[in-house]
Amino acid sequence: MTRKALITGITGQDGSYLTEFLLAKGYEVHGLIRRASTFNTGRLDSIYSDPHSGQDRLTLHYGDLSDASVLARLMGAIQPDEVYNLAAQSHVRVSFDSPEYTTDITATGAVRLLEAIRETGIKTRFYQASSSEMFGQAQEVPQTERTPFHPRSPYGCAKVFAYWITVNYRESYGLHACNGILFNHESPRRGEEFVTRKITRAVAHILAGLQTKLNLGNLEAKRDWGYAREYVEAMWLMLQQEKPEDYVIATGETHSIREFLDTAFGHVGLDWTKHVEIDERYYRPAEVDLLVGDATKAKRQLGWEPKVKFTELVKLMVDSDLQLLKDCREGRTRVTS
Ligand code: NAP
Ligand code: F7E
Repeated sequence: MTRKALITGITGQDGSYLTEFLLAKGYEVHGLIRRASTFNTGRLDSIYSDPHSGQDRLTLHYGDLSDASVLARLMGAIQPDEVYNLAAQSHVRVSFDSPEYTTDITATGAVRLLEAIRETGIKTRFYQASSSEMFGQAQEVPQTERTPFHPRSPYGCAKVFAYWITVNYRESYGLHACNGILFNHESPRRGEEFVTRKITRAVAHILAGLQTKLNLGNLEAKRDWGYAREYVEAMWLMLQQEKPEDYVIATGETHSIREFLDTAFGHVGLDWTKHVEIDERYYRPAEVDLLVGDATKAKRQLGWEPKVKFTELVKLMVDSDLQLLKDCREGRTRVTS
């Protein structure tokens, strides 16, 4: 029997890679999308432009994590074997401007989905997109599944709630529910307002003479950056285990924004100090200074480990943005890999 998956956040970076991954495994994939005034399924172009991608097994449904009735209706109609909750207001800086909305979608959205599963009584497995932002002001280095949480933003607080409500439904109702505690993961499909993509896109524009300055905030923060395409496999692996558990997914390396700038600008022979200007607007009221994960448990129990590390990741993102700009200027449309 064809296995069915429901993905919230299917139009996002991770949602698009997970969809490709599941279609390649033969799944029937259902995705929740929001109605928008502009086209918002661009990250799924790789699927729609490839007749061999399994696109006939992909169905998109309008809905929103704020709308419980849609979630229950879809759950009953689709009866998915696996549910991946990837939808969120996922931008940390924005969460300080919009804390209530962030809580409604990123925290309460998770319980709405869990309730939809409980109410319909379907036997499904549930993945919650938890985040290293929950560690915030990290209590130990590196961070593991046992490290206490100390979130530093409304986003981090919302993710802590979603983490615990997932554990609670596992313990209360015997639901096969897992938290993937994913550290930062990036790709050519990363949103342009996150620091990595903002930098790699600027490198392409500066090299082409379309931009001279790049405004950034805190350059000292350190992150454990991995490659999103590899991280979605870990999500799937968690749901294939007999016993539901929570896992840290990370590379085990940490680098500052400054090092990212060195590598990205250095890759094309540019000196970032000539282009970067510090802009207070990009600072956060409270910062997460240092994140680095220990994914030993995932390696031991899931057999998962990252292959693409920092330098390769930065270069592949810069190369992709260079190509994207070239294609755009030459009037070609391109599918981002
Ligand atoms: P992303 O690119 O920002 O995608 C977020 C997705 O959520 C988009 O599809 C978005 O739809 C959808 N969404 C937002 N608000 C919604 C709402 N009210 N109802 C339904 N859908 C809504 O995020 P990502 O990088 O792929 O991350 C996926 C998940 O993992 C998120 O929950 C994020 O918080 C979490 N996470 C990410 C990282 C990371 O480094 N990337 C690390 C740890 C955890 P639109 O396209 O319509 O905006
Ligand atoms: O910031 C600093 C900023 O917005 C990284 C989300 O996917 O990963 C992501 O959250 C660092 C921070 O990612 C700019 O202050 C400097 O220290 O790229 P970011 P994030 O906040 O780590 C986690 C794991 C998630 O779960 C989230 O959903 O970079 N920084 N200058 C800047 N950041 C941004 N965005 N823009 C700047 O101009």
